[in-house]
Amino acid sequence: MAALRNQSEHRLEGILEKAGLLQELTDREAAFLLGLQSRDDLDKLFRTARSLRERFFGNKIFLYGFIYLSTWCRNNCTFCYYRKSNSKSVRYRKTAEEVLDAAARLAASGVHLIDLTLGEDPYFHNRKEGFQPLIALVHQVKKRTGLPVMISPGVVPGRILQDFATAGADWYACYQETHNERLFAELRLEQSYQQRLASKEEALRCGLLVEEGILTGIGDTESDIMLSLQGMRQLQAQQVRVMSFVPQQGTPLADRETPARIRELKIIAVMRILFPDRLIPASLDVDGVAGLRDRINAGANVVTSIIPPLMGLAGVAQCRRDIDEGNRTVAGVLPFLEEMGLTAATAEEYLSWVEKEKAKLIRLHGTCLSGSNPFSEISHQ
Ligand code: SAM
Ligand code: MD0
Ligand code: SF4
Repeated sequence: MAALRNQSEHRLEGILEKAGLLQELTDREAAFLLGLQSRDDLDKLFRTARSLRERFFGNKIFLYGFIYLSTWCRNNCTFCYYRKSNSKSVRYRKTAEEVLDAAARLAASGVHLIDLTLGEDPYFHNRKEGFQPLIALVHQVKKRTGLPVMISPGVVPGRILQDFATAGADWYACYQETHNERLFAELRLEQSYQQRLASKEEALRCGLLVEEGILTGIGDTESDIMLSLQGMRQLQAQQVRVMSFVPQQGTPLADRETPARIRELKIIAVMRILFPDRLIPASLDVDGVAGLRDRINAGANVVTSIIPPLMGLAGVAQCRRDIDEGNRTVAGVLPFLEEMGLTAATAEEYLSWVEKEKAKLIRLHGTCLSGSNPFSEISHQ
């Protein structure tokens, strides 16, 4: 027993040393890390993840404001509170003025980016020229706040991605959830795996930075997670995330259990080790502020899902938690960062990261932004 333990400790040390030297790990080595169990081993894993984060980002953490602007959706994802068939979910579609107001508040509070997220609302998705108001909104939010903008509208046609980019969007977020196509079909009912993936590849070609993500504790095995990590590497997403499944009232998976959080934390740490210079969120949307410390300690470097209170805005996995109490705010998050010896980056530091990554994309793909740009007065494109 002791000899086996010794052998495995030796192996762990070898792998972590390799990670520290920025050498690429094999799949078997990454899988070994995902399989760690003992407190001691996990502490070593998280320590390595934190030291890699520090190498690339110092003690700076980025903060993302979140605006769920429409909770209407034409899809029926089994895990989602906002699936079409859920008569229990809260539905709203915010006006442009309401969104701009929320974005301005978030910007004033010190976030570095505004994430505009929505269900696949038929109002935008199923009407001719339906995306035009959303495209215009991206431009207005950017103009009002001066901050980078992320758009999370679900799967949209390539020319719409191009329009978002032209309007000033910096990021396209669209999570595959799993890279096991069979599991995908069970989760994202009647949606195309290939189309969802292709939309992200297209976004990169349009010069948009891309966020890829997985959902864990939803029937995914360790080899599914490995498949997703490979998929993330292949896609070359600039931001990669994992969220633990949170069961939602009124959905087919309402009675499923939520996974032990160590699963998500290990995936965050392994992502940091495999993609040391990429952005990795600690989402407030899973366990609220109470879950922030562990996720940051596992190697995350972006706090996401900061929501202005009392504006009737919802979260995704936690539709209400901590929002109106004012805890999912910059002021609510800063004391946790400080306690961990970390600090919020400046808006300029974040912008410069974004600009550098966008410049890399343009070198790689050129740009598909073509024709006259109706939004050309935007300063930082
Ligand atoms: N409707 C768009 C889409 O699906 O791409 C945008 C919303 S998307 C940002 C919502 C994401 O939140 C999902 O992709 C999923 O990763 C996560 N999510 C949704 N329901 C969840 C749940 N019950 N537990 C954990 N994460 C969840
Ligand atoms: C979050 N609730 O950051 C948000 C959401 C969409 N781009 C992000 C899942 O956790
Ligand atoms: Fe709609 Fe997105 Fe929820 Fe799926 S995850 S039901 S696409 S809001």
